Amino acid sequence: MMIFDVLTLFPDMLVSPLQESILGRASKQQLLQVRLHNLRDWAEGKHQTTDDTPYGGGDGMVMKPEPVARALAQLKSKSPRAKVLLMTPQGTPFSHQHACELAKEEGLIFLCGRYEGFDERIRQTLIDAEYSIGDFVLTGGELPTLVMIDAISRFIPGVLGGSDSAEIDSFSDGLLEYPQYTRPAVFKGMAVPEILLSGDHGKIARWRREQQLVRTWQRRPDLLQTAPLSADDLKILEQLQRPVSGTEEID
Ligand code: 4GY
Repeated sequence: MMIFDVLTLFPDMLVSPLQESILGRASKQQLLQVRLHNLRDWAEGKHQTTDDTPYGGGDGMVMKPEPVARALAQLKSKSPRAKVLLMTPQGTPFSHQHACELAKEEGLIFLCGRYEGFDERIRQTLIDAEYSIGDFVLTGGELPTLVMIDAISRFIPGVLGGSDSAEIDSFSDGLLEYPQYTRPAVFKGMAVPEILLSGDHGKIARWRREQQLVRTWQRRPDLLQTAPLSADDLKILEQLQRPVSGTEEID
């Protein structure tokens, strides 16, 4: 069973997202366990202070190193092989590939920042990896932690319904997904593509692959640089780059 430890000043923020739907079911089935820890429990003094003003002046507060160091020492003593992860816009861009690899670990410890972040000496000594979930700034590391736990858990065997890896692998062909349809066959005057009603599974598979390639070319052309493409794929892409036949200029 995969164990996620989360160290945060706001453990309640994570409770309901982890109890609902697929992650809730996976917890009940003991495929994973999320243990929430309040950083304040390792703080000292009457006010159990976890932050302080920045050396050198400036706005905001910085998280004090001692409570984090004490908390991580205790969590690591219970999970000695767990990696400690920090979520920050300064981290490595988190990807499908990272989620897949982190799912093989037996334990992960997520450190959630608040305010202006941590004392730099925490990052230097106690953190194994830093990840970013995108180029924007949130109010804390709790939502990125939920995002990562969700993405990682999909790769834990048994968490997603079927035991075949097709649904897990939706991004591993390196392309965007093809469009999906369900009933009714006509919705607000828009018909489902006829080919999907044809029952010809070979044709449907080729159409879906083509849709994936078109979408990726239109929306995320950067992904085509790294996606593994067949000779047929390249032919389809070549046709896309050519002007639509019948609209060529005649000279
Ligand atoms: N974007 N990707 C992100 C973030 C909040 C202050 C440090 C992000 O991963 N994390 O915006 N985090 C900040 C809040 C402390 C983390």
